Amino acid sequence: MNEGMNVARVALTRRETFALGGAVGAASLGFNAEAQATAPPEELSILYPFESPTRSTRDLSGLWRFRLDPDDVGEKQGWQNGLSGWRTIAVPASWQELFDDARNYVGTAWYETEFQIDPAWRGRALRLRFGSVVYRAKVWLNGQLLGEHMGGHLPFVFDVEQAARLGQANRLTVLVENKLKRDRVPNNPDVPSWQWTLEEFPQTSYDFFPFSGIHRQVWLCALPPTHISDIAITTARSGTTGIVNVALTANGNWSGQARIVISGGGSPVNAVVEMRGGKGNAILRVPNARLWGPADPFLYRLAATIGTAAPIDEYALDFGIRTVEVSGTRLLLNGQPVQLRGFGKHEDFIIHGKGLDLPVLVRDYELLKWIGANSFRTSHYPYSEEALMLADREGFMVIAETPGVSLTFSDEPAIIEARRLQLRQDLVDMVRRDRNRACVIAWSIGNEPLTKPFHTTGSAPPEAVPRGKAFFDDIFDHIHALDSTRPATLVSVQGGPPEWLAKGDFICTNSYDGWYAVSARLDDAAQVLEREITALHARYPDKPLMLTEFGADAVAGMHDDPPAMWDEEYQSEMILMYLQFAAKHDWVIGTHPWAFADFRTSQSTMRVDALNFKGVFTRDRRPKLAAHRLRDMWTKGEKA
Ligand code: BDP
Repeated sequence: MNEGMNVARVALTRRETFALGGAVGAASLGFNAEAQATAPPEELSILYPFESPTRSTRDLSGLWRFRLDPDDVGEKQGWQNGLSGWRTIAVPASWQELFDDARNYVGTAWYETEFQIDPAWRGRALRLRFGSVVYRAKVWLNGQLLGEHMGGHLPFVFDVEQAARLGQANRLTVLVENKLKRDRVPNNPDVPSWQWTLEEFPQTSYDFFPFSGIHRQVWLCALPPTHISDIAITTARSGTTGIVNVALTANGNWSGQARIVISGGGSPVNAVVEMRGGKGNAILRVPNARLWGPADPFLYRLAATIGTAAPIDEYALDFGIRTVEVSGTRLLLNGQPVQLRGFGKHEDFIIHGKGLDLPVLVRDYELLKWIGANSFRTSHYPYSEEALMLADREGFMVIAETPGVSLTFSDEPAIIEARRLQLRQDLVDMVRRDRNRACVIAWSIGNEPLTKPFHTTGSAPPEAVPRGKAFFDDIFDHIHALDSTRPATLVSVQGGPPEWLAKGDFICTNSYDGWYAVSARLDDAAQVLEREITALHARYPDKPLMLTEFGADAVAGMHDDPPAMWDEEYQSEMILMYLQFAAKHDWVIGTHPWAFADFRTSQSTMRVDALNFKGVFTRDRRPKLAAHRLRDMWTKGEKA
């Protein structure tokens, strides 16, 4: 197969909706008319690469070769056929925290590794699965182009059967590029109109560092040629019985018998599914179901097998039985009102940047339990699959957010359309990846959209508000169509157009009275807060409201009395002020102080040491005063 054909085959597979839909896909993925005319092949499975008796997987993480390509000459010079002049990098990790000369670099870089493939894998479906590459990835195996992927934080898969060499060394090359551009999600302004007081380096439209690289594992997977390619589980209750609805998909339009077994509770519950054209459905009833929730995050195991006599493929995963719904101004889990207590977080840590860091993950959840939190938001992008698996196990209720942070609406329509297509594809991938997680109790389609970039001078065009409305109405329709079992929301910011929230199932807002507004005067700030949030509630009186962000920067170790901005006492007082507000209003369904821990951001006059200090824990996870105060309140079960 020649290189051109490979691009069409794989890229169409993963980006079919995106690419066929519009200019961005076609242009950036290098499609030609011929490629578009062929019928798109089947989607490749993005199921998490668990092993089973029929499946083998290998994590290719480790020490790879790495080279910056600031002039974008690598491809022309054939770096995909062997990288010279390289240094060693760790995968997964962000390159910026590793190399001083790449500290602020967001351009093109090359990765290369070599690995062997077991000759016993001949005849199996071979897949290469990337957990997250930020932002654009172009991938070659043995010099053969496999395809491209746009967008960070979500997995993508290539079929490598043609390019792989069994029983020999294989060279994997990945071009990674994270240029900050207007037509991406998140978008970045490239206009030279930054307000001089708000200049940042690197200049982003959002407040976290644009970490780049291969951020999660790269897996090589060997599946049976006919295999289970997707499983969608939804759960409901009828009295004490758990109703588990399972939709199974197999590749190649396979028809035959499948079996599903749910175990872990009392006696196992079985179903036989007749698959036709690759699809099959079953409804299983689990008597006396042990419902998933923060107090008892019980997980059942679902094992699916296809094949009548000998199993052709087996795949198993853990899942929880629970319901989640919005009822009036309440959020109900298993029919009972819940209050979300927790934080907005970041995937961010010293040296690793945004690279998957399992010890940090375990430590963070330990601290969330210590402080009495029951929830967090994956601000401002989808977190690792491991983060959600562990949240399932530990019983945290998660608001899962897209990478749509700080989207703006002052650009020309073609640019906004490019972002819409990217965000729609991100939603498809996020829902496919995470829909079986009990912990995901809501989707957030984005954080703090604005009519124009916050840091720029000038005003937004009058069309910005209606354009944003059409954009978010469409994205809400899309998420509701993809998943009707979870509420969806959009996280607004103080002063953001409220009409953009209209189709959300609950209202989320970030608010910084006492910090960015009404600075240093907490008594006055409390009144402004009361006025602003009750006004937002009055606009949507029939929907619950959640305070998704509020907080103050505090430099650990800085103290004063009376409290003053930047000291630990002030941060603590400001957070308590918001909790007191929440306690007064029964339509407030949750409070997530910003943020869980201090995190890296761009350099600017606003950020000492290029860190956002609003964490209640330091970047190395030591508690500030606010953490102790929150623990006092949350472990006593006070509404907050
Ligand atoms: C909010 C953003 C968050 C920022 C925070 C802040 O959602 O990403 O880090 O402000 O300024 O507006 O600390």
